[in-house]
Amino acid sequence: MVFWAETVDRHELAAVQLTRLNSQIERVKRNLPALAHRFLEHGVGQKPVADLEELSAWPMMTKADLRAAYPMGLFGAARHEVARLQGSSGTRGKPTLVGYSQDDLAMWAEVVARCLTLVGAERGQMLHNAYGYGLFTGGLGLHAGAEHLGLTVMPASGGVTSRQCLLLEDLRPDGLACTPSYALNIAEHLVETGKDPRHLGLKWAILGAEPWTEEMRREVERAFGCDACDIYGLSEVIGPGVAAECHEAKDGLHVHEDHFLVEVIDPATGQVLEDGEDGELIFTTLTRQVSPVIRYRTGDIASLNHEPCRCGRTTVRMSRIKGRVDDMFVLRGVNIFPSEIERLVLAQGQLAPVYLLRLTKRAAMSELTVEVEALAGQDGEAAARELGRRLHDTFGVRMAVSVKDPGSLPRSEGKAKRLIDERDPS
Ligand code: DLL
Repeated sequence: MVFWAETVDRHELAAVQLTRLNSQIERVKRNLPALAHRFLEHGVGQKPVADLEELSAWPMMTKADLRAAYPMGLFGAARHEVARLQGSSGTRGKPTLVGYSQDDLAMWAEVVARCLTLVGAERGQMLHNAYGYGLFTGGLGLHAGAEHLGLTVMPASGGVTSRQCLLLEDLRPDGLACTPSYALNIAEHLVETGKDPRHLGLKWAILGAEPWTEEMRREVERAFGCDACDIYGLSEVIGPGVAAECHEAKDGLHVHEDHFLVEVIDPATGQVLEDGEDGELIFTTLTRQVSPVIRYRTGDIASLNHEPCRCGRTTVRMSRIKGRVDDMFVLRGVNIFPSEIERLVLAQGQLAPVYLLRLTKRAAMSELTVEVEALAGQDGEAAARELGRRLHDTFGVRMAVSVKDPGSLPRSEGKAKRLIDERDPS
């Protein structure tokens, strides 16, 4: 099942996007006067948008706007029209809340169903859903999408890994949904208890909600013997379902452009970037009713590719997320994302696919220690020396590598925390 919008001629798609964009703007003007006022202050929004490119002159929205509007100040619908609340998984302070009308929930289920189809799911199959259920959009989002597609859903939620493994072994689902770090945690638990994760017979895994790398994909695919594809999303735009990789090419995530308009900008200047250039993803919701966003700054770094895909879809593809703007750190003048270090750790066969980055400060200089674990029977110290050499070759700066006891680094049950910043903020 491929949806019309995924293979449509791009001019036709642009016409649909433009119509939807203008009705979204009208809805904002009717229901969110403060936001509409900001448009007018920027000299936009008086007349309908005539060309999608005009949007680049529009002001952008940020997480701070959503925080300031807590709890429901940016809801563009009457209270009784709000069927569901969800939130961001941020750990600092108050959550940011978003709302969904019945139509929004139907649209969300449809885009998640399309993501499941992209990764190879078929009606009648079974999904083990180990994304957390609750305010976080992962659990309920995948759940509704899977039901919409006609899958049987096991709502396992996150955590209690021994029970996850029991259910996986007894039910033999076709697909697994969770964060990539949790997928590896599940695989490790199975191995530790004498089981082979490949014997589960998983066909596909739909993994996201945190940055991960090709090396991590290889690790998951090798561990379970299945296809592992990336799914992206954020509550401010809808939740999971904004984009996903197709299992045919695994070469970028197809954005559901009939509902979400995407741009990439230079985060420093705000200038819109060309295909292939890394920058910050900006999304405009074209159809979301309760929590619309116009040019929302995600803080996520990726690039776009408008070339048609091998799978036959014509939708724009975004690259994997390289990291978040606020996850990047600077070591002796070099900008580094945790995922760039992950690639090197996972490429080293003697090390377990877990790591923690610890930033400290000595004599006003930032220092980074990469904490790793050696696999059983491997020479951890030799592996650490080799990793230190490769890190230096790649980034041109020295990083300490510290080998920890097997099983001592924290295992994730949801979004993995990779970076611990112990530098004194003063
Ligand atoms: O993480 C939604 C989601 C659930 C996506 C399940 C995929 C699967 P939030 O909690 O609002 O929503 O967090 C959104 O998570 O801005 C990214 O920084 C990060 N993120 C989400 N998907 C990916 C991904 C969900 N595939 C924030 N790769 C986003 C990298 C991701 N980062």
